[in-house]
Amino acid sequence: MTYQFNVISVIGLGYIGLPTAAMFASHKLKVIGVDVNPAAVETINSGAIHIVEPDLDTVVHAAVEGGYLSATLKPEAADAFLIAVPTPFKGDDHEPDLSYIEAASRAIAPVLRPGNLVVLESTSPVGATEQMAAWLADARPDLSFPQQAGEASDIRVAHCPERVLPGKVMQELVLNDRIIGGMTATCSAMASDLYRIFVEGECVITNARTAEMAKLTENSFRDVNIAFANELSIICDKLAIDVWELIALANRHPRVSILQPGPGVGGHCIAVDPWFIVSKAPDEARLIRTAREVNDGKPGWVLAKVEAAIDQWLAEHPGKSISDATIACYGLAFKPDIDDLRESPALAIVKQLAKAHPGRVLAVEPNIRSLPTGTDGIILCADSEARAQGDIHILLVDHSEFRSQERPEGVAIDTRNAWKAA
Ligand code: SAJ
Repeated sequence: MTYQFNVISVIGLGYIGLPTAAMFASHKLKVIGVDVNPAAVETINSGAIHIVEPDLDTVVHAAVEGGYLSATLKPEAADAFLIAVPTPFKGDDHEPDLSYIEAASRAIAPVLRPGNLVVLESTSPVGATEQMAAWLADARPDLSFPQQAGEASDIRVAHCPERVLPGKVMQELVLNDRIIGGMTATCSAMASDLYRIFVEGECVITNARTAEMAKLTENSFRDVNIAFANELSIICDKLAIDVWELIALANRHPRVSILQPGPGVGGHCIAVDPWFIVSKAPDEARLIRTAREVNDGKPGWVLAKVEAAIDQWLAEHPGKSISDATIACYGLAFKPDIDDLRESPALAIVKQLAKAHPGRVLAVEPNIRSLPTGTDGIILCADSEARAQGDIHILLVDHSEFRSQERPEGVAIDTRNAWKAA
């Protein structure tokens, strides 16, 4: 049998929830988006968007105009509920924080009806989907859930992790294969029918725990591989070898494909998700933990290189003091060609410089117009000004704008190998 969906509700209208809601709405389904942020709800209902993602604005605008997508603060009845809320970690132990999933579960529980499907899309530690089903069952003792009634449950529950790349969300949502992890076969069949509305990739069925682990595995794989590149860059620096040349040479081997080093790993996924594996298997996840530590240590290594660069500049400019040195930083986002500064190692480095350096700290970030709060001391300026006024130049993000530039004269550190040799 094929399951039919007339109304779909998406809880959490952020970087994943809003594109997903818009995608269903563009297939002419009625979509109710729910978010706790009144400003986001208002913006979406006016046909605009509150985040930056290529092509999302036109799809949301058309969906709202056509009457298929609306946003609200309070959940309403629907056939399927997709939960796409944040799952950060808390404290120094990096314990997963499931409070947003719990809040979303408790918010939708009152409007659940027999036959509904609830999908957890948020990247989650193993066991989170079962935990969500337990919260729902606790709030609705009149309904049966897969952990109680198996295939015959009133409510179907699945984990279908999002796996799209920021900047390419609208293409990858459609083209990527989708992992469907139902708590029962019926849950998987129903979730698969839901995603097939817009997914052109394959919907691959597994169970909820494997689906949770698959998503964490993908991001940990990338984190471990970036850590390898970052460790190589530190080793090569010590041994006076150009790491970029080294990696290019090694990658000529048919079975070697090393990623690129940088100032650290940012974003809300790769720097977070491996900790969810570590938290569930702390004694076993040794490589995964070490990779996180290597990548988290990279901004500190870059800062030490900047200190050495300042010493070099002072030695080359007798009579000048440290407060005379202007540091120019190129790039603040967490990766190239986006405006997203959250969990950005580049921003963390520049903030630390602004705090510790007695001279001026300039920052060039072509993708933003103003700096967020908490960035006191950083002077946002154009590339040409930074080049003209900087004494020590540090490239932190390989935005396209920088790739076409020559390495500035004077003391320069290029953490991404983006500048062309002067
Ligand atoms: N980075 C490097 N060197 C590299 C590649 C990346 O230093 O060679 C850095 C980037 O600069 C950035 C960080 O890693 O700071 C993460 O960037 P990314 O482009 O690797 O990944 P994200 O965080 O934008 O998106 C990832 C994707 N996961 C994988 O590629 C396995 C995406 O498919 C996921 O959906 C997303 O995480 C998520 O939401 O989990």
